[in-house]
Amino acid sequence: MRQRTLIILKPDSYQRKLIGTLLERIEQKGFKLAGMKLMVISEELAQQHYAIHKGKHFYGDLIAYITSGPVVVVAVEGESAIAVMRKVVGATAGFDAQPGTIRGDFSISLRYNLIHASDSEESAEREINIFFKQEELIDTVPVIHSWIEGGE
Ligand code: FUP
Repeated sequence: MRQRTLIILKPDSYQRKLIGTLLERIEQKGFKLAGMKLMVISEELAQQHYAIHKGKHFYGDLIAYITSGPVVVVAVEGESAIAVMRKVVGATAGFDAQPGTIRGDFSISLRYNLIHASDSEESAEREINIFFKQEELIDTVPVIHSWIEGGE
């Protein structure tokens, strides 16, 4: 099923100059970029995005980190995008994530784990709506996608 998921290339990705490398991985897997923004996330948007973690011991540090500098927010589209991007991203902590995943290859930290990816259809819809207006998302699909996503 064709889906959209919300990806955030977090402040450590920007500071470490990994934005291009990480976008390349997403594109190489076969996904379409449906929306993209370079921005600094406000306290208010961060609280909306991470509402589910409010009250947890790491919440304050998580909000401070995600608002600490520029990020690239991307709406990623393609076959089973939510589950597939979770696999591409890897386990939450860089020190647990399998080599071959983004976190497994580039991170050794729990907090500084470079990238966020929505964890369900419900989260994906909610998170995309936090960061993008409908008219900021690209609906057309490049013709090459029949070669990338076609078949069984
Ligand atoms: P993930 O879905 O893999 O991004 O991870 P979670 O939604 O469970 O957690 C969100 C972010 O909080 C993680 F990316 C890292 C951070 N975190 C901590 O800093 N400490 C923890 O104990 C758990 C998560």
